[in-house]
Amino acid sequence: MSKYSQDVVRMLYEHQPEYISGQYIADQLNISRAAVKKVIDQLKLDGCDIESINHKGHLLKTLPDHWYSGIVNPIIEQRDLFDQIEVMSTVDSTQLKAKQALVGNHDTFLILSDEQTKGRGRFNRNWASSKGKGLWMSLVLRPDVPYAMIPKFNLFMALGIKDAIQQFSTDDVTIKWPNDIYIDGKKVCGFLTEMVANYDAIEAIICGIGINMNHQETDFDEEIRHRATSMRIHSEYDFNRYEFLDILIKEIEKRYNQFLKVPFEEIREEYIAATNMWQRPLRFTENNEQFIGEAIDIDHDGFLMVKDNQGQLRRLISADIEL
Ligand code: BT5
Repeated sequence: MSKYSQDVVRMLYEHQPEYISGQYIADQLNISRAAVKKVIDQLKLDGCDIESINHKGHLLKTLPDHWYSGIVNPIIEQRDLFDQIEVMSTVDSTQLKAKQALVGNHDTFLILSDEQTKGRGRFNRNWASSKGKGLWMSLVLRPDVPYAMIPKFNLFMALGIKDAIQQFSTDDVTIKWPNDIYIDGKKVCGFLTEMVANYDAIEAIICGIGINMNHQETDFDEEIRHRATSMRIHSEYDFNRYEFLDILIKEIEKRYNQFLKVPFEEIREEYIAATNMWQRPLRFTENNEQFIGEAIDIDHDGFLMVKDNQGQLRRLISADIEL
């Protein structure tokens, strides 16, 4: 990719729905019109939907399927959350990349990739992250909060992600405590929160978020097809990933600020109403122990209260739950 591609994409994006002339782009970047034409031709070959009309100029007709930093950066920079943004076309795992990148600096950042070849869920489970279909990203945040507040972070994030997906879905989007977002009984998003801490303080939270966006059912491997869904499956058209990213980051920022300011108690009712696991038997796995039980409440600290089939009350901070 030419070193000017991101600048050209950014200009086309900022001028949408207007055409901009090759001369204007050339002047801004201090390059020749022939060089601009070359960059635009290459972007078209990469799948960017640009219309070029003589004497009128160039128009970015639809936002592309690839993540271009030229478009991602202005979206993310509207918010105050991140010092750095890294946009990749492929990576083993944004979560691994984020962990490597946080060493030796105090920055906050976001890493986003079109594809992950080794996406990971909890307990090192596989996370399917096919190219161009979803949103695979990791956030590194540096909240100045005590260690004990970390379990609360997931609860606030879940509401932010759920609210963002709900704005694009006519079907109900719900939370499966503590890490999943569901539509119609299937998982549309999984996220996980890891942290780096020293004796008494948190150095960083690394939150990995995977959201299935434009998958058709056949895009999922058979192994997960019966329990995975995408936003597209619950809609009539493909989603523009940039529009969704914009809303998602806005909702995440809102919930992150709330996490820093208010106790879980203030969002508890909202969280319970958004959760999909009440009044039915569920299979729980906690520390290698399996049991059947019914979720009955989420307490003031965000723990899940479960009555197991022996009638015993259990208070869970995390578990694997089969709906
Ligand atoms: C999660 O784990 O749900 C957390 C997933 C986090 C993924 C993000 S993507 C960006 C960042 N970089 C990474 O490498 N990871 C994070 P868990 O609760 O363990 O769920 C994993 C299970 O979900 C798997 O064992 C499959 O059964 C199922 N699964 C795998 N890929 C899926 C997908 N794309 N959609 C729905 N379910 C999936």
